[in-house]
Amino acid sequence: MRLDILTIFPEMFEGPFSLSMIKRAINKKIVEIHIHNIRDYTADKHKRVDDYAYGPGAGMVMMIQPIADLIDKLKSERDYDEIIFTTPDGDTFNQETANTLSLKENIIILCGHYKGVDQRLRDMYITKELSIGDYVLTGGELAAMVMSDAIIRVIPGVLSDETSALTDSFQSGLLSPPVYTRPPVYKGVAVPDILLSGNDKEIANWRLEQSLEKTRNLRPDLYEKLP
Ligand code: 6GU
Repeated sequence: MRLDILTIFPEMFEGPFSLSMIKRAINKKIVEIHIHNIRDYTADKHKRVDDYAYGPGAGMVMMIQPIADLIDKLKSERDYDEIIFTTPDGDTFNQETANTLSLKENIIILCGHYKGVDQRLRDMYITKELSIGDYVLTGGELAAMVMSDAIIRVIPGVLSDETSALTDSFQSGLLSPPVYTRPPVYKGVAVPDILLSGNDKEIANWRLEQSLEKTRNLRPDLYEKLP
């Protein structure tokens, strides 16, 4: 997969994408991430990428020109499956969105800012508008990182244990069961006996029961939807 991220804050991506699982995916050449600075494409002599909104009221709007030029350049180099715009008024990103997008070859993510981007850019270029929840962030960068992380980790080969993405909370519509590691007793609190029993079948049953119980208690909305 190739991910092209369009942002006015490219430095923000240096941390998350150079550590842990994402770094692994990049090193294994499962994913290629290209961060583009929108400001590099402005034709404005003062290097501006935003301007005052038409009409009364405060607020800056991202200009169409630099972003359109950048997207045109990328599109001339390859076909894109999706051109995503991060915005609090988009469809809510969830595990199903991550799974679907993980099957794509080339994706652009445009990080939104200020009061938004010129509507003509949304109309002419964007194929999908996504939000990560009902709250407002200062910019779309964190949302783009969240989405990229969720998308990349479900691509086969990214996780060391291939089955672990499939047993995640949400993949099955169930929350994950509790897990334990050494020591068997900590300050008088013991690991459930069943986990030390060596009986894999019984343990699998216990985990499913725990998942069901946890989902029913913590996420009755998910529990209702179980088949
Ligand atoms: Cl995608 N962008 C911004 N600015 N705020 C958000 C968001 C996106 N998703 C939730 N809040």
